[in-house]
Formats: sequence, C-alpha cells, structure tokens
Amino acid sequence: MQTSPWFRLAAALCLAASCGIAAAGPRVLRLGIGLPAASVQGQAVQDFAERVARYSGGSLAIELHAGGQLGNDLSMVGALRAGTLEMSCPDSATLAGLEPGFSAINYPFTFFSETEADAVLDGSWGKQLLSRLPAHQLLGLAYWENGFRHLTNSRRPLLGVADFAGVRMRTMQNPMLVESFRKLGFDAVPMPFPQVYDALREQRVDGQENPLPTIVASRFYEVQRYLTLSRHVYSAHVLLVGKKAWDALDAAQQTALQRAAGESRDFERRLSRDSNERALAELKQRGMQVTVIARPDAERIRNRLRDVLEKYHHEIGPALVIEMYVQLGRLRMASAP
Ligand code: TK8
Repeated sequence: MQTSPWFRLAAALCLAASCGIAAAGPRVLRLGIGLPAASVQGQAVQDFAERVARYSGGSLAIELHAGGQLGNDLSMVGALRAGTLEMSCPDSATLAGLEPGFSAINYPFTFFSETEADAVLDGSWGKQLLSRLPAHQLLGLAYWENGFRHLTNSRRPLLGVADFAGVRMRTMQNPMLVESFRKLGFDAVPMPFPQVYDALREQRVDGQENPLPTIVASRFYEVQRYLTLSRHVYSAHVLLVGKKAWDALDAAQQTALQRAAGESRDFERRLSRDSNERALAELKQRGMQVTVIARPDAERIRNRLRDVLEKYHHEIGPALVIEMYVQLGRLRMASAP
C-alpha cells in the first residue's frame, strides 16, 4: 500500500519523539512540592528553574508542581526513588525513614541560629548525610531552608509545658518529632502537609507548627488563633533528584543542576530570612494572638526530652550525633565574646 509523504513524515516524527531524540524542546524535570507556589520555596524553585535553563543552555526545563499536586513529602520521595517523578524538595525530617541521621537536624532547641545551621549542613556533617542518599536511589543537591518552627493552635495561648496537655497537634511524619511532642503532653498527630489546612479548618487537629512564612503562605491564620513564638525546631528542605532521572542526564546537565541548586539555595535562604519579620507583622495584623517561649522555658522543655533524644542518639548512631555537637560547640566557642 502506498502511503503519502505527509503520513511518512508524521510517522517519523512520532518515532523520533517516542525515542526521546526529537531535536525540539528541552528535557522536562517535574519538581513537586507540598507548599504553595507563592511560598518562599515556590519562589526559590522559580529562581532555580531560570538558572537551570540558563546553565544547561536550554536543554533542561524545571516544571514546578506546587501545593501537593503530585503528592506529599513522603509519597514524592517514593516517586523519586521509583523513577516516576524527577525532583522534589521535602523537609529533611521525612527522610529519616531512609536515613535516621536526618532527624538530628530537628532535635528540639539544638540549633540556635541560621548561621549554625548553615555551617553544619553545608559542611562535612551535612555532606556526609547527603552522600548516603544514592544508596536509596536519591541525589541530594543542597539543603535549602525551611526555618525555625513555631506553634499555632486554636485552643489557648501556649506559654509553657502546662498549657500543652491535650492539645491535638499535627506534626511532620517523623518518629523522633512525634515522640517528642507526645512527651511534652501534646496529642501528636503525624500528617502529610497538604492535608493540614483542612484538618485545622475541620478541627480534626487543634494546631500545627511551621516557620512563619509558611503560616502566612498557607493561610493558617484563617483557622488558627494563637501563635507561640517557640523556635522549637530548626527545619531544612533538601533539594532532591531521583537517581534514575539523574543518571539519564549528561555530565554538563548534572553540573548545571548542581550549580543552580547551590545558587538558588543562597537566594532561598535570603528570602526565607527576610520574610520572617514581615510574616510576623502580617500574622499580628490578621488578628493572631502572639506569645513567646523564652530561653529558660526552652531549656526546661529540652530537659524533658532527654530520654527521647537519648533513644534517637542510639538509633542514629552516636558517632554522627557527637560529630554534630562537636561542630556546634566549635562554632559557639568561636563566636563567644
Ligand atoms: C511541605 C512541607 C512543609 C513542612 C511540614 O511539603 O510538613 O510541615 O514544614 O514545609 O515540607
């Protein structure tokens, strides 16, 4: 049977496209996040996308899927490992099931400042943790900032441990955090982030905890009355690529991603830090009632968690935990007056 030249051309193009050798168009890397596009993280992904396009000479395109469209932190990590999603940027707490060491980042009242977090995460300690990810079919390109976390709830102002009892608090899906919140008297409910707003609105939980810019970007102030400035946990995001997606890139594309990840990390941290004050002002203006947990109370709270942390030192491996404390100690001595 005779086919028309047009048909033959169309067939050839289809074949080329299905073999991935179509000359036209960049390779698309979908990047899923649980936070809204307007969040600090969402804005930083836009910045990352521009850099990746530039540094890869247009051969790569980052496509942002925000607001949990492609899943939550845990399920997206699963998808990266399976090769059904290319990129994500979950909270490092949700990687603890693969590498317990990630929980140490979230030890309550342990990192005191962003400077300390940057030094420990970008230094040998944080790099060591990232180097364990390829064994789990993941590549960690950089630590971005989630930030110091604060409590919100709809029941009452939280001033100290006495007020925590019975407050139903959503936590991230991390056993060390769940146990810590329980130990403090909270009724802790681990839950994926994209479900949190509805759970608060329907009063299935009384509270949640996140950095201030997230409380604004996710409009939690609509369904939460009390804000407690607690800085109880430092929290990092990890920019991840699935190993399958990574291995499909050529060396120049991998270098482009790595470079963009580092530069966008700096952009993201600056934005995160610049946003804190503005976010607090907005939350007050939106009518949230603000209380503060002062340093001595923080110490008391941390002492209550001694047994929980002791248990996790062992699970994580004491060497890694000790190394973190050694680095923190060094930084504190160097910055002491
Ligand atoms: C968004 C989460 C969020 C985190 C949480 O997917 O789960 O509370 O703080 O930023 O990664």
